[in-house]
Amino acid sequence: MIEAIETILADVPTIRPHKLSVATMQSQTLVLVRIRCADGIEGWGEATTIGGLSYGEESPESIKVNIDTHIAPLLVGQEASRVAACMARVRKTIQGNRFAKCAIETALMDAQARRLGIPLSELLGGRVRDALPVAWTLASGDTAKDIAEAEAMLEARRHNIFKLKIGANSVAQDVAHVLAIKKALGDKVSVRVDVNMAWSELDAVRGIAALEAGGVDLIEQPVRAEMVEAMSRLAQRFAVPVMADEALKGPQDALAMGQAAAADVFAVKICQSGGLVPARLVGEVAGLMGISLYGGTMLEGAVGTIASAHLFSTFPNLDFGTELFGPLLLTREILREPLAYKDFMLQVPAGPGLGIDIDMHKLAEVRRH
Ligand code: MUC
Ligand code: MG
Repeated sequence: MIEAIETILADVPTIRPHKLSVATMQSQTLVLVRIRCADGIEGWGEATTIGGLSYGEESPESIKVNIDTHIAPLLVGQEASRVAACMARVRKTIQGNRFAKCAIETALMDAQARRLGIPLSELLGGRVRDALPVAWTLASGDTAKDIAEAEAMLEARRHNIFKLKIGANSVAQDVAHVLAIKKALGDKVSVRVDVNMAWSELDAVRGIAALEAGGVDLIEQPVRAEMVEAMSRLAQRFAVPVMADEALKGPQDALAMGQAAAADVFAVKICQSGGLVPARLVGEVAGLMGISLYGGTMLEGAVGTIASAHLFSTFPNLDFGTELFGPLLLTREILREPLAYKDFMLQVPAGPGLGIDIDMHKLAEVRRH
């Protein structure tokens, strides 16, 4: 039986300003959910967004208040081991709030997988790999600094896939920035861009043509999420793969995007999809339609990152790897043992549930009071 649901806000400074077209982040707010069950088992989940309300329509504070006020009372007293029934109850009553639902579903599934003594990946259908390639996002806002950062990552064998955040400057400036980085790093690395919806279709036609000619490997969400037809025209027009991110808010969008041939690749995000199970469905729709997958991040801390890793480890068509670097952008650790990043990969834990241990003392130092 579910005894208590606690939501914790934690503010953690980033290692450097992280500049996206929608926000410049100096810190990240983690929303952690802890579910305690009558059998002594507890589960953890996380719902993290980017830049308050700059990226999505849920903020860390709204996620906390909506869980505390509306979602937790629906669940306390329910049978914890019946995760699907618990989530059906939540989804029937609560509109929207996909991020909040994701944190709850993750915590329930973590607890259930611990109860069964199996890794979360096995509750999600079973892993097909034990480690995931991890891209790093270069977003310092300065071309020379980005190049130095990428070279340090290569040297440390931590990342050889780099995603560049563009769209805040003119198309010409952005293209010059990306191509300077691609030229400096050469063919041994994959360079990709995320426009975070900043371009018009005409900007995109000009920008993508130049980026494709310069050897960029992947173009993420060039135009606004609702511009499905424009995405479809861009995907048909260019050989370089076009990836949907903000356009995918769950399985229904995945189906619509697939039917419109509006993306070559889907970026799957567990919170944006509304939880681990809907995110798995996004992956399954892609698989059925011959669309490639990429494991996306909302720059979650360790809990959301490793929950995502368990799911992504089950995707056979994870052709573009992942960007599960969130904890590496943060200055503070909340786990007893940090996540294992090595040889350009993140290891998916083998222990029960999420396979991580929260250090309550470390968490106490960053939690909001
Ligand atoms: C996004 O739009 O994909 C992922 C990596 C990063 O730096 O920002 C996020 C959000
Ligand atoms: Mg994106």
